[in-house]
Amino acid sequence: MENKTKSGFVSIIGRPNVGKSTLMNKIIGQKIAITSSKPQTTRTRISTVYTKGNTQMVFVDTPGLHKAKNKLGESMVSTAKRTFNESDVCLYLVEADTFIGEQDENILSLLRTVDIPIILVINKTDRIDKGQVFKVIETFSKVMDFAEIVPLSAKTGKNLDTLLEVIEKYIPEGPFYYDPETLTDQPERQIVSEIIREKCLRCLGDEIPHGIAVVIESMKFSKNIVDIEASIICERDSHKGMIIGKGASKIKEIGMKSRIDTEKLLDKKVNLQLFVKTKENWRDSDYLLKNFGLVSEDGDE
Ligand SMILES: Nc1nc2c(ncn2[C@@H]2O[C@H](COP(=O)(O)OP(=O)(O)OP(=O)(O)O)[C@@H](O)[C@H]2O)c(=O)[nH]1
Ligand SMILES: [Mg+2]
Repeated sequence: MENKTKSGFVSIIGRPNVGKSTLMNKIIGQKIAITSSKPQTTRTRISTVYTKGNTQMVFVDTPGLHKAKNKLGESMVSTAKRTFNESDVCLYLVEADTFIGEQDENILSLLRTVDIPIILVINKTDRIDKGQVFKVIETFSKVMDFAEIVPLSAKTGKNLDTLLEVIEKYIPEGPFYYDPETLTDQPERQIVSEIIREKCLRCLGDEIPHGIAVVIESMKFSKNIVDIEASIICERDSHKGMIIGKGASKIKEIGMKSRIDTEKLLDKKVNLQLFVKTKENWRDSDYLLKNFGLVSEDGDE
């Protein structure tokens, strides 16, 4: 009998902080996209490839849909919308909450404009009890006709297998897009810069993280060690002081935590040198956004 393959793109969309990147990492079993408790963590589209038997699903994590306040935000939102428009199946992620806020209302309007199967994924069910899960399902099924509804916890992995089974039903027949061994389209350099940004997000107070970009200046592989030089770009000199910290304590902490994760990623010893630079209003500079790799090559819509 002929063994037909199935393959498709599965976009993951939702408002910021609902757990899109956490879910994608859990599916793939490796940390590819960075995560944090601060909204607007993901800035670009990140693909990971899940191949099992005859089926290949390319999961595409996107920046959270929000009201953009600068050019970076605009690019993030248009990246998410474009990804969603180009996918075969869409996972619409929401928090396990019975209240539908303005951001989700806007996303629902967007979802109604397309003709692809939309799977409602109710995340963070570890925070509520079973009875409440039914109430959340009821709330959302009243506002839209979803192809499927799957409650789960991206953190614990509960019900993840059900989600994968459900998605598979909607994956069209076709040849694999990637070699079955492929895990992600993200270059190592990109993942390293994101690791450093994640440590900034996690180590710094609320006022700074959104204004941070990380640029890898050089990455030299030798037999036993990888030498990496990276710059943390912030928007104000006062932020620079906070990133460095008293007696350079903050930058040391960011550097140490980044090094540990980078060594795991590259499976080699790493010597990481961090610099901090100020570039005012970089989030509104077309030139700098391009320079930092934050506007997609195929341009904005
Ligand atoms: N309790 C609980 N927390 C979760 C779950 N999934 C994600 N989180 C937490 O929610 C926060 C946001 O997770 P992310 O994966 O960064 O969210 P995101 O949707 O990718 O956010 P943006 O990239 O900003 O759009 C983090 O603190 C996660 O640890 C879950 O299933 N349960
Ligand atoms: Mg994210």
